[in-house]
Amino acid sequence: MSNNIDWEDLFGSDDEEVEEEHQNHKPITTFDVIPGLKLIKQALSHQEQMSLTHALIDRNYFTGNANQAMVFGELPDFIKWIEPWVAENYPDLFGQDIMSRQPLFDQAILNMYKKGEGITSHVDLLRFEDGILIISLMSSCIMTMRPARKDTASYHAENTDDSKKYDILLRPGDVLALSQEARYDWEHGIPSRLVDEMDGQYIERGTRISVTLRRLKQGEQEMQPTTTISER
Ligand SMILES: O=C(O)CCC(=O)C(=O)O
Repeated sequence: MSNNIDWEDLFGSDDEEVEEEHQNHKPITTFDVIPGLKLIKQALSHQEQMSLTHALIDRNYFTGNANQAMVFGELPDFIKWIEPWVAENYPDLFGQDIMSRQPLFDQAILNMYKKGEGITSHVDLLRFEDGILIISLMSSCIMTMRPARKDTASYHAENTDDSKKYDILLRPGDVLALSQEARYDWEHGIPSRLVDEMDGQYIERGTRISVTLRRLKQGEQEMQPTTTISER
């Protein structure tokens, strides 16, 4: 009788486990209007979100009025794992020119937003390469994309042109990738407000932390690996 039991069917085979490990990845959402913008909803597990958040808090990046830290050079271990994680789970997230560079990222911005706070609409500085990754933690928010202004000086002023704006809802654990047009031709910003509205749903903001990963262009390398903590 025991010969009739299909043990592999009941408990799976070793091969299936490996297969499941590789099936951890989530679908990638793309946006026709903004080529190069890719969203992976709930890409990070609860455990991954918690350990990243705890590591940031433990390292006192956000004490006093500080709400932004910049890390240049070799990234600390608690961030470094993201690079092989992207390569393994999302090998086509960026073009091969970006995916094949070593390291994929050598700069991190850690931002903490108190409830209701945002960030001015901007295009990331050209001293950074193409291929930017943003990880959202702790709270949802809407990120608004707007066609980039011609006058770069105006990035310091809020972009109020709503005619072609595109809202993306970022939830905790979501990963947003920006490359090509999304990186160069569109600004991204987070409006300051307590509640976001998406498709008729109202979503209250809480404290949010984000981890943005980028790669400095050759020749722009900082002399020494540095970490700076400041007010945004
Ligand atoms: O917090 C975010 O999601 C975006 C951060 C950002 O755009 C920046 O620091 O330049």
